[in-house]
Amino acid sequence: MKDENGGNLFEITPLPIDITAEYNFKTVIIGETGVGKSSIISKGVNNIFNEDYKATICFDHTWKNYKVNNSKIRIQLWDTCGQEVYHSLIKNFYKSALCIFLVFSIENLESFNKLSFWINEIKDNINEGIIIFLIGNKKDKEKERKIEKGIIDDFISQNKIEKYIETSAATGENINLLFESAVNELYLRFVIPLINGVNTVSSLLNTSNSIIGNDNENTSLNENIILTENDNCKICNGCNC
Ligand SMILES: Nc1nc2c(ncn2[C@@H]2O[C@H](COP(=O)(O)OP(=O)(O)OP(=O)(O)O)[C@@H](O)[C@H]2O)c(=O)[nH]1
Ligand SMILES: [Mg+2]
Repeated sequence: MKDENGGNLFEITPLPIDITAEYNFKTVIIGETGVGKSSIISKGVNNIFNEDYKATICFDHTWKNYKVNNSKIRIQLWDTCGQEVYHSLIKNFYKSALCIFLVFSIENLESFNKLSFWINEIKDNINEGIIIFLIGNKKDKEKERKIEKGIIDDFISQNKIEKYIETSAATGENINLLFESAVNELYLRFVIPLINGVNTVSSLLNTSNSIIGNDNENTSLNENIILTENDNCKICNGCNC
């Protein structure tokens, strides 16, 4: 399989939701309200698209499992709410995330203009080496496109974004490709080194600095989060990743 840019991907097969994965990766999806974050996840995980808009309240959590070569990989998908009132809480979710999906809608100029805010948030709160996917969603609304591809290209090169993909949660276009590209990248950057005895994760997930916000915020959030514990996970060694 090849990605949009012609790069080679590993052989990646979706697995049932209830299997136990060996490698458990936390990913977080962020961006302005209404750009389609929840819809991307719903389409990618359950193949369901709902035209009705139901704003995410604070956050949601699901996951998807894959087989890559002989390894079983789970990507935990943390869905955040785009409403401004919750922005200060979202940085808590960057903790231990190895991949961030930053979404705008190609027909919503405001959501594109707000990307600088999100990029600054990301840069302030995560370590270099975390994978960032920029996603231009609502690709099916090409006729209503407000952000020309040249402007997106400029933004990508100015902000050194490695991965850009346009998706449609409505038609499903590039949704599987998006998740598989993320899994591919996680496997390449973290699993292969681990198989070879090198842990490239631990240095990235040193959360003793500003990544998790202040202690009070973190404590109150953790009390409300039911995390999936995965005793066999070789990434977190059984912690609440
Ligand atoms: N045409 C089209 N509509 C979409 C697409 N993705 C999402 N939508 C619609 O856009 C609206 C918002 O989608 P959501 O997935 O709820 O957006 P969100 O980013 O999760 O919003 P918040 O939870 O408020 O942050 C819904 O009415 C969806 O049906 C898409 O790819 N194409
Ligand atoms: Mg949502």
